[in-house]
Amino acid sequence: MSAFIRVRLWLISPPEPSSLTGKLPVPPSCPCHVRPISPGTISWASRGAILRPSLAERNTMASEYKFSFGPWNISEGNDPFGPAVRPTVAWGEKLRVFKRLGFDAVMFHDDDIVPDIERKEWAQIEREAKEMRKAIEAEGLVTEVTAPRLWEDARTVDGAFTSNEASERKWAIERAKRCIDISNVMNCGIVVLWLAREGTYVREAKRAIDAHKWLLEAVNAMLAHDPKIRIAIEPKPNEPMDHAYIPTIGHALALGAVSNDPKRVGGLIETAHSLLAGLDPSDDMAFALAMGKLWSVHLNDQNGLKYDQDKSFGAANLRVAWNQVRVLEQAGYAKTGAMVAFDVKAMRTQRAEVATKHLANSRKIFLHLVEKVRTFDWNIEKQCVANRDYEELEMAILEHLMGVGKK
Ligand code: XUL
Ligand code: MN
Repeated sequence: MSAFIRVRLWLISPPEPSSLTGKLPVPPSCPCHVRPISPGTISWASRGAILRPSLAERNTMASEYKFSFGPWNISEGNDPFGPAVRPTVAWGEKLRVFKRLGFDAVMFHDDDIVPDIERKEWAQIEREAKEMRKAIEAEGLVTEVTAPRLWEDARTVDGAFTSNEASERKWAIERAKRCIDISNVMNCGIVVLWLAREGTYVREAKRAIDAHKWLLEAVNAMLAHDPKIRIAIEPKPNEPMDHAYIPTIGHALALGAVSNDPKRVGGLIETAHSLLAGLDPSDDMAFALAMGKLWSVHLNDQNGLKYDQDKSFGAANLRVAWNQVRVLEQAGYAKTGAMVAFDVKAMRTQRAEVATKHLANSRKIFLHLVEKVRTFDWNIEKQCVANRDYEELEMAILEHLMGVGKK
């Protein structure tokens, strides 16, 4: 490789994090590295043009990303107000969609892997999990994450780890441990905790101080159950609960920090959940990335503060989507080994034969945005930051996203 190409690649590739939990290197585009640029010293525009990667290079780089979705992301279209409008797609058929749409991995709930899990003994659960692993590996897929489905059982009507009933809390911890065992069979090292019913409809229904201590106990019990498993907490501020106990990534990482093994507790950030909390998803991601704690993302979109919409990535707010991709690129997220999952839902109006477009489109938009991030002339950012001319910066980004303006 010539020195010129090496320099070129260095300039267009995101920097590699020193380790998953270690310090992230400061990316070249980080404004804190910017020194004021005196006009006329360097022709930034022409340098940007020379450094622009070829299409082939860009395609190779974008393929660093690994993509995943879950079986629930191909659905029948039922909502709280109406029944299914599309036939159920058999698992075997869903499985073929993954590769056909360019996906690499599957995210599973424990009972996506072993249906009717509560009625089965471990020997049968293990057998079925092994069969599932074989089935996905035959398609060239791996398991990205597993998650205990703690919110559908009759015992968790009023919460799982934070139920007021000790026997129900105990059941939830046992179920989470079982999920870890299944995860190991699937050769998957990350269990996701979406804490669906850990919260209240009525503040006084629970003692929140106790509830948080119980959450910590549950996390510690999971860590103790397996010396290697990592737990990625997926925060969400509401729905199904009025107020959830771990509403943000800050809460999730604080819980991890006081656990018995902080390095094995991290986070998963879902775009819609951050937006529902009134936060910016890219800043939430940046926070977790700065701590070496972003172990997965659920990219999707959300049109304002309403029910959790799980719209296709970028469909409601392309600029917010761009910033998420930008921050992932700056951190060299793909090189950490973490994947990009799309937790997206097909619109109820979508006919069965085209009810996977939300997945294909989300992936496509993501890759287009990777390309947009990589072809943006970051010297404009440097110059605008140096001049504190953020109107100019914003316009440059909007024009770049629209494909108009200066070439
Ligand atoms: C809930 C949500 C879940 C988790 C997986 O809003 O996002 O789908 O991602 O259980
Ligand atoms: Mn999710």
